[in-house]
Amino acid sequence: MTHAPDRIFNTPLAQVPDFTFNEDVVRVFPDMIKRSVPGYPTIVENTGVLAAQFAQANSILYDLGCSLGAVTQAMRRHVSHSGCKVIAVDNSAAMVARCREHLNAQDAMFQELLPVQVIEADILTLTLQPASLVTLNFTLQFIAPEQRLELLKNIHSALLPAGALILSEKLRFNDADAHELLNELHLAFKRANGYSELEIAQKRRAIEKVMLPDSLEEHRERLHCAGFSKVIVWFQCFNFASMIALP
Ligand code: GEK
Repeated sequence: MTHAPDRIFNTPLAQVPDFTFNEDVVRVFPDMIKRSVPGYPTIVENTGVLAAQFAQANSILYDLGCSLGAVTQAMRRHVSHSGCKVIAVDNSAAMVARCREHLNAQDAMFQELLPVQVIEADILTLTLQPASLVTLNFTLQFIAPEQRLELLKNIHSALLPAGALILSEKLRFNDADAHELLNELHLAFKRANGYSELEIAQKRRAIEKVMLPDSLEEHRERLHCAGFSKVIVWFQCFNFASMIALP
Protein backbone atom coordinates (compact mmCIF):
# COMPACT_ATOMS: atom_id res chain seq x y z
CA MET A 1 0.00 0.00 0.00
CA THR A 2 1.53 3.38 -0.98
CA HIS A 3 1.79 6.20 1.54
CA ALA A 4 1.57 9.81 0.40
CA PRO A 5 3.90 12.36 2.05
CA ASP A 6 2.30 14.77 4.54
CA ARG A 7 2.20 18.21 2.89
CA ILE A 8 -1.08 19.34 4.52
CA PHE A 9 0.36 22.47 6.15
CA ASN A 10 3.15 23.35 3.70
CA THR A 11 1.39 26.32 2.08
CA PRO A 12 0.31 29.41 4.04
CA LEU A 13 -3.36 29.23 5.07
CA ALA A 14 -5.32 32.46 5.63
CA GLN A 15 -7.13 30.72 8.48
CA VAL A 16 -5.96 27.42 9.95
CA PRO A 17 -9.01 25.23 10.64
CA ASP A 18 -9.17 22.93 13.68
CA PHE A 19 -7.57 19.56 12.96
CA THR A 20 -9.93 16.70 12.04
CA PHE A 21 -9.28 13.13 10.96
CA ASN A 22 -10.74 13.68 7.48
CA GLU A 23 -9.95 12.09 4.10
CA ASP A 24 -6.94 14.41 3.50
CA VAL A 25 -5.38 13.41 6.82
CA VAL A 26 -6.15 9.71 6.27
CA ARG A 27 -4.29 9.79 2.93
CA VAL A 28 -1.04 10.97 4.58
CA PHE A 29 -1.55 9.56 8.09
CA PRO A 30 1.24 6.91 8.20
CA ASP A 31 3.81 9.50 7.06
CA MET A 32 2.39 12.20 9.37
CA ILE A 33 2.41 10.16 12.57
CA LYS A 34 5.85 8.62 11.94
CA ARG A 35 7.43 12.04 11.32
CA SER A 36 5.56 13.72 14.20
CA VAL A 37 5.61 11.25 17.11
CA PRO A 38 9.08 10.32 18.40
CA GLY A 39 9.22 6.59 19.03
CA TYR A 40 5.95 5.78 17.23
CA PRO A 41 7.24 2.66 15.37
CA THR A 42 8.84 1.34 18.59
CA ILE A 43 5.69 1.96 20.63
CA VAL A 44 3.46 0.29 18.03
CA GLU A 45 5.61 -2.81 17.59
CA ASN A 46 6.17 -3.27 21.33
CA THR A 47 2.49 -2.78 22.08
CA GLY A 48 2.19 -6.03 20.14
CA VAL A 49 4.84 -7.57 22.38
CA LEU A 50 3.02 -6.31 25.50
CA ALA A 51 -0.28 -7.60 24.11
CA ALA A 52 1.20 -11.09 23.87
CA GLN A 53 2.16 -10.89 27.57
CA PHE A 54 -1.27 -9.79 28.78
CA ALA A 55 -3.57 -11.58 26.31
CA GLN A 56 -5.65 -14.41 27.72
CA ALA A 57 -7.12 -17.22 25.64
CA ASN A 58 -10.71 -16.66 24.50
CA SER A 59 -10.70 -12.93 25.23
CA ILE A 60 -10.99 -9.62 23.43
CA LEU A 61 -8.19 -7.13 22.75
CA TYR A 62 -9.33 -3.57 22.04
CA ASP A 63 -7.57 -0.94 19.91
CA LEU A 64 -9.49 2.23 20.80
CA GLY A 65 -8.95 5.14 18.39
CA CYS A 66 -7.34 2.68 15.97
CA SER A 67 -6.84 5.10 13.02
CA LEU A 68 -5.41 2.86 10.28
CA GLY A 69 -4.97 -0.10 12.63
CA ALA A 70 -1.20 0.01 13.20
CA VAL A 71 -1.58 -1.34 16.77
CA THR A 72 -4.18 -3.89 15.66
CA GLN A 73 -1.73 -5.15 13.04
CA ALA A 74 1.06 -5.36 15.65
CA MET A 75 -1.21 -7.30 18.03
CA ARG A 76 -2.03 -9.70 15.19
CA ARG A 77 1.69 -10.17 14.50
CA HIS A 78 2.47 -11.01 18.13
CA VAL A 79 -0.61 -12.61 19.74
CA SER A 80 -1.49 -16.18 18.88
CA HIS A 81 -3.52 -17.23 21.95
CA SER A 82 -6.47 -19.41 20.99
CA GLY A 83 -9.88 -17.82 20.79
CA CYS A 84 -8.66 -14.19 20.93
CA LYS A 85 -10.22 -11.47 18.80
CA VAL A 86 -9.18 -7.86 18.18
CA ILE A 87 -11.82 -5.13 18.11
CA ALA A 88 -10.56 -1.90 16.53
CA VAL A 89 -12.68 1.22 17.01
CA ASP A 90 -12.55 4.71 15.53
CA ASN A 91 -15.18 7.41 15.04
CA SER A 92 -13.68 8.76 11.79
CA ALA A 93 -15.50 7.12 8.85
CA ALA A 94 -12.53 7.87 6.58
CA MET A 95 -10.09 6.17 9.01
CA VAL A 96 -12.34 3.13 9.44
CA ALA A 97 -12.72 2.60 5.68
CA ARG A 98 -8.95 2.75 5.09
CA CYS A 99 -8.25 0.66 8.24
CA ARG A 100 -10.38 -2.15 6.82
CA GLU A 101 -8.37 -2.01 3.57
CA HIS A 102 -5.08 -2.25 5.48
CA LEU A 103 -6.32 -5.21 7.53
CA ASN A 104 -7.60 -6.98 4.41
CA ALA A 105 -4.13 -6.54 2.93
CA GLN A 106 -2.60 -8.03 6.11
CA ASP A 107 -5.03 -10.98 5.89
CA ALA A 108 -4.13 -11.52 2.24
CA MET A 109 -0.44 -11.82 3.10
CA PHE A 110 -0.43 -13.82 6.35
CA GLN A 111 -2.11 -16.96 7.60
CA GLU A 112 -3.68 -17.67 10.96
CA LEU A 113 -3.94 -14.10 12.22
CA LEU A 114 -6.37 -13.28 15.03
CA PRO A 115 -9.83 -12.40 13.74
CA VAL A 116 -10.52 -8.68 13.78
CA GLN A 117 -13.63 -6.51 13.78
CA VAL A 118 -13.39 -2.82 12.86
CA ILE A 119 -16.18 -0.69 14.30
CA GLU A 120 -17.03 2.92 13.46
CA ALA A 121 -18.12 4.25 16.85
CA ASP A 122 -17.48 6.82 19.55
CA ILE A 123 -15.42 5.10 22.25
CA LEU A 124 -17.23 7.28 24.82
CA THR A 125 -20.56 5.57 24.14
CA LEU A 126 -19.39 2.09 23.15
CA THR A 127 -20.24 -0.74 25.56
CA LEU A 128 -17.01 -2.62 26.15
CA GLN A 129 -17.01 -6.40 26.45
CA PRO A 130 -14.72 -8.14 28.96
CA ALA A 131 -11.17 -7.73 27.61
CA SER A 132 -7.68 -8.89 28.51
CA LEU A 133 -6.03 -5.89 26.84
CA VAL A 134 -7.12 -2.38 25.90
CA THR A 135 -4.90 0.08 24.02
CA LEU A 136 -5.34 3.83 23.75
CA ASN A 137 -2.44 4.72 21.45
CA PHE A 138 -2.43 8.55 21.33
CA THR A 139 -6.24 8.63 21.53
CA LEU A 140 -7.02 9.88 25.06
CA GLN A 141 -5.42 13.27 24.30
CA PHE A 142 -8.18 13.87 21.70
CA ILE A 143 -10.97 13.17 24.23
CA ALA A 144 -12.40 16.21 26.05
CA PRO A 145 -10.60 16.41 29.43
CA GLU A 146 -13.86 16.22 31.41
CA GLN A 147 -14.73 12.91 29.69
CA ARG A 148 -11.39 11.16 30.20
CA LEU A 149 -12.06 9.78 33.70
CA GLU A 150 -15.39 8.22 32.70
CA LEU A 151 -13.76 6.50 29.72
CA LEU A 152 -10.97 5.10 31.90
CA LYS A 153 -13.53 3.87 34.46
CA ASN A 154 -15.36 2.00 31.68
CA ILE A 155 -12.10 0.48 30.48
CA HIS A 156 -11.18 -0.54 34.02
CA SER A 157 -14.58 -2.20 34.51
CA ALA A 158 -14.17 -4.14 31.26
CA LEU A 159 -10.66 -5.42 32.02
CA LEU A 160 -10.26 -9.02 33.16
CA PRO A 161 -8.09 -9.67 36.23
CA ALA A 162 -4.43 -9.80 35.08
CA GLY A 163 -5.31 -7.74 32.00
CA ALA A 164 -3.86 -4.31 31.17
CA LEU A 165 -4.45 -0.95 29.57
CA ILE A 166 -1.62 0.37 27.39
CA LEU A 167 -1.88 4.16 27.28
CA SER A 168 0.39 6.22 25.00
CA GLU A 169 0.23 10.01 25.09
CA LYS A 170 2.01 13.27 24.38
CA LEU A 171 2.93 14.79 27.74
CA ARG A 172 3.17 18.23 29.20
CA PHE A 173 5.43 18.86 32.19
CA ASN A 174 4.76 20.80 35.39
CA ASP A 175 8.40 21.83 35.59
CA ALA A 176 8.71 24.77 33.17
CA ASP A 177 12.34 24.01 32.22
CA ALA A 178 11.60 20.34 31.51
CA HIS A 179 8.53 21.35 29.51
CA GLU A 180 10.45 23.81 27.38
CA LEU A 181 13.44 21.53 26.77
CA LEU A 182 11.38 18.45 25.85
CA ASN A 183 9.12 20.53 23.58
CA GLU A 184 12.19 22.00 21.87
CA LEU A 185 13.54 18.50 21.34
CA HIS A 186 10.22 17.46 19.82
CA LEU A 187 10.41 20.41 17.41
CA ALA A 188 14.00 19.43 16.55
CA PHE A 189 12.71 15.90 15.81
CA LYS A 190 10.07 17.34 13.46
CA ARG A 191 12.63 19.55 11.69
CA ALA A 192 14.97 16.57 11.34
CA ASN A 193 12.09 14.75 9.66
CA GLY A 194 11.73 17.49 7.06
CA TYR A 195 8.93 19.65 8.46
CA SER A 196 9.40 23.39 7.83
CA GLU A 197 8.78 26.16 10.38
CA LEU A 198 5.56 27.03 8.49
CA GLU A 199 4.29 23.43 8.65
CA ILE A 200 5.16 23.18 12.35
CA ALA A 201 3.46 26.50 13.20
CA GLN A 202 0.28 25.80 11.21
CA LYS A 203 -0.04 22.25 12.58
CA ARG A 204 0.33 23.61 16.12
CA ARG A 205 -2.46 26.11 15.49
CA ALA A 206 -4.71 23.39 14.01
CA ILE A 207 -4.19 21.05 16.93
CA GLU A 208 -4.04 23.35 19.96
CA LYS A 209 -7.77 23.26 20.73
CA VAL A 210 -8.41 19.61 19.84
CA MET A 211 -5.42 17.85 21.41
CA LEU A 212 -4.85 18.66 25.07
CA PRO A 213 -1.98 16.72 26.69
CA ASP A 214 -1.82 15.96 30.43
CA SER A 215 1.22 15.58 32.65
CA LEU A 216 2.39 12.18 33.85
CA GLU A 217 1.16 13.12 37.34
CA GLU A 218 -2.34 13.87 35.99
CA HIS A 219 -2.38 10.54 34.14
CA ARG A 220 -1.33 8.63 37.25
CA GLU A 221 -3.90 10.37 39.43
CA ARG A 222 -6.74 9.87 36.95
CA LEU A 223 -5.84 6.22 36.32
CA HIS A 224 -5.80 5.53 40.06
CA CYS A 225 -9.11 7.37 40.42
CA ALA A 226 -10.53 5.13 37.66
CA GLY A 227 -9.56 2.08 39.72
CA PHE A 228 -6.17 1.11 38.27
CA SER A 229 -3.80 -0.19 40.97
CA LYS A 230 -0.47 0.40 39.25
CA VAL A 231 0.85 2.67 36.48
CA ILE A 232 4.22 1.82 34.93
CA VAL A 233 5.93 3.94 32.27
CA TRP A 234 7.57 1.50 29.85
CA PHE A 235 8.63 3.98 27.13
CA GLN A 236 9.45 7.67 26.87
CA CYS A 237 11.06 9.70 24.10
CA PHE A 238 11.11 13.46 24.65
CA ASN A 239 7.53 14.51 25.50
CA PHE A 240 5.88 11.26 24.37
CA ALA A 241 5.36 8.29 26.67
CA SER A 242 3.56 5.01 26.99
CA MET A 243 2.24 3.48 30.22
CA ILE A 244 1.00 0.10 31.35
CA ALA A 245 -1.95 0.48 33.74
CA LEU A 246 -2.88 -2.61 35.73
CA PRO A 247 -6.42 -3.17 37.03
C1 GEK B 1 -2.20 4.57 15.90
N1 GEK B 1 -3.98 4.67 17.58
O1 GEK B 1 -1.83 4.72 14.73
N2 GEK B 1 -14.06 7.69 19.49
C2 GEK B 1 -13.35 6.93 18.61
N3 GEK B 1 -12.20 7.34 18.03
C3 GEK B 1 -11.76 8.58 18.34
C4 GEK B 1 -12.44 9.42 19.24
C5 GEK B 1 -13.64 8.93 19.83
N4 GEK B 1 -14.36 9.67 20.70
N5 GEK B 1 -11.77 10.61 19.35
C6 GEK B 1 -10.68 10.50 18.54
N6 GEK B 1 -10.68 9.28 17.92
C7 GEK B 1 -3.50 5.21 16.31
C8 GEK B 1 -3.32 6.71 16.36
S1 GEK B 1 -4.75 9.06 16.35
C9 GEK B 1 -3.54 9.98 17.17
C10 GEK B 1 -4.47 7.43 16.99
C11 GEK B 1 -2.90 11.06 16.37
C12 GEK B 1 -9.71 8.76 16.97
C13 GEK B 1 -9.42 9.69 15.79
O2 GEK B 1 -10.40 9.57 14.77
C14 GEK B 1 -8.04 9.22 15.37
O3 GEK B 1 -8.10 8.24 14.35
C15 GEK B 1 -7.43 8.64 16.65
O4 GEK B 1 -8.47 8.65 17.63
C16 GEK B 1 -6.25 9.44 17.18
O5 GEK B 1 -1.55 3.91 16.76
O6 GEK B 1 -3.25 11.29 15.20
O7 GEK B 1 -1.97 11.76 16.99
